[in-house]
Amino acid sequence: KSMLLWQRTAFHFQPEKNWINDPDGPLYYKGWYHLFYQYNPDSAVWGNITWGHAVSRDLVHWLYLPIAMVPDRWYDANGVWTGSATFLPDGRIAMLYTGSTTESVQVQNLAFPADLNDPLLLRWAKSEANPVLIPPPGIGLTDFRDPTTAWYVPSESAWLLAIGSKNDSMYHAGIALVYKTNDFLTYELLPGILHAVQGTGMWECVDFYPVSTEKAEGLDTSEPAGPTVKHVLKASMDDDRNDYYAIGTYEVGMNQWVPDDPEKDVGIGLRYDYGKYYASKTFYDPVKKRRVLWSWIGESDSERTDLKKGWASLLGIPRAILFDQKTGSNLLQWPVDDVDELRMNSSDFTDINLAAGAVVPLDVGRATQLDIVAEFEIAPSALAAAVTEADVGTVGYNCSTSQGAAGRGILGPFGLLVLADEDRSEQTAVYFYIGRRADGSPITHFCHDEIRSSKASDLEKKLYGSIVPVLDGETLSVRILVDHSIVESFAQGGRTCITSRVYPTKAIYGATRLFLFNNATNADVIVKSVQIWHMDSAFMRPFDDHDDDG
Ligand code: DQQ
Repeated sequence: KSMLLWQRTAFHFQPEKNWINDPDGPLYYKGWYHLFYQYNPDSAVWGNITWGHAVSRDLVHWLYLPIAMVPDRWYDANGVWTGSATFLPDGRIAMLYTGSTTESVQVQNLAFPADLNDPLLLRWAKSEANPVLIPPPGIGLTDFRDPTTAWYVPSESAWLLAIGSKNDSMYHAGIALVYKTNDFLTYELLPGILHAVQGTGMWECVDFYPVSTEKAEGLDTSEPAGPTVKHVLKASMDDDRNDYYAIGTYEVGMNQWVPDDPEKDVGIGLRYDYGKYYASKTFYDPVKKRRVLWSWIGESDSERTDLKKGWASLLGIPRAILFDQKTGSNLLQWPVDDVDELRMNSSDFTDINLAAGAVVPLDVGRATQLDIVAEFEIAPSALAAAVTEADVGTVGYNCSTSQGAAGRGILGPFGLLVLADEDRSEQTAVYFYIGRRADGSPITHFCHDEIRSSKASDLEKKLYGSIVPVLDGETLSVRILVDHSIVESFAQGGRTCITSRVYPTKAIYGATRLFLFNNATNADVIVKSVQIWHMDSAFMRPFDDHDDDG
């Protein structure tokens, strides 16, 4: 048991025990951030799905509250599934969620806080009108779920919201339907579809929101499209269990969203994260004027182990989302700045020469809870030499099909080894690999290698990654959050992100170490700086009556 106990995280949101999956209806109300989530109160595997509930003052420290909604009606008897919150002008909060009925049909239901004077929103009243939406003609009874937050359209004097589905007669297309409503009780399906992408299958947990192309702040969901406002469409692909997004133009009058780059459409292009990351959802935080992304991070150990542990899954560190004004073609995701409050003493290292084949220990003591920011420099001449040289495996390099941290190229892999033990019998590698395109120009890959992350065998250990845009004159940078059994990395300010769940057996507690490594055959990698903070543990405990004093 003690072998497994250390896997619990210290600053990630987890219930006290049992199973958690999708975040639901995140919102800010009267001084509290509210988080609801898919929760099995009885076991560490999926089932009996209710809405767990917790509140926080800062998105870091959490107080557990009683379960907010349970499957106690015919229209949600098989589960109170995923949904989203919308603030109405009269101060009410419309919570729209999917219910799986006694017959396992997916319908949409409405609930309101029973007492708006209660900042904790403890009690929720399901509407007498439920279910308020049933699958429309032509849509499968089990392909209709996860309503978004609604956005208000003044020209229609109505609210619109999206629901994910699929259309198998349209070459297995994933689709987003849009409904119009005034009162959240009756709805009209808009003609056409917001967007469809062939071959992508069922779209779960669709999210649709505006981003500013000129200001570094988040926008309320109802912010209309315009010359400086684009819209992000995101869907969780049930087929491959990844969260894909694309940036595009929303034509509200035509009920249509068009991706900027059709080759990077939803489901075939960019992902929020290239590791373990699913069923995410954003909300607008009016306090800090930011859009915050929550996500379910599953386990990659076995169900048997999860049952032994008595818990499974957690939520990723909430990320603030911005449009990347420099590239103009991707989002930036960054841990909410509240997380910085957990930083304790830091160790700084500068100008470390990483020789070819070098492994350099970074002496920070126990390395189980860390926030790491590292910057690498490569002389332009070295870069130029490397990318012109013939190097098998450089053109068309792909993290997932590569040799990982062990494979040697001219300018990669190099980076950090986290959750490693002293002699590196266990290690999780976070690294860059500079390859080249067919035309000879450099292209930077960002990867995680979990293959040596644990001596245990009943685990999924993967190679993850993708390319990361690096503009002229930029150094390579990465931020890594390490928290016992999770590693979240953000390359180039959050252009490309990767999340890993890893389960070392030796690199635990005081035995956990941190290293820099350069497995490239070219020696010209300079670590310009590495700053490492030990991270304090966040508190997470049941709410008691003194918690709202003052
Ligand atoms: N999880 C919920 C569904 C959703 C899926 C059920 C995504 O509403 O489609 O727990 O993980």
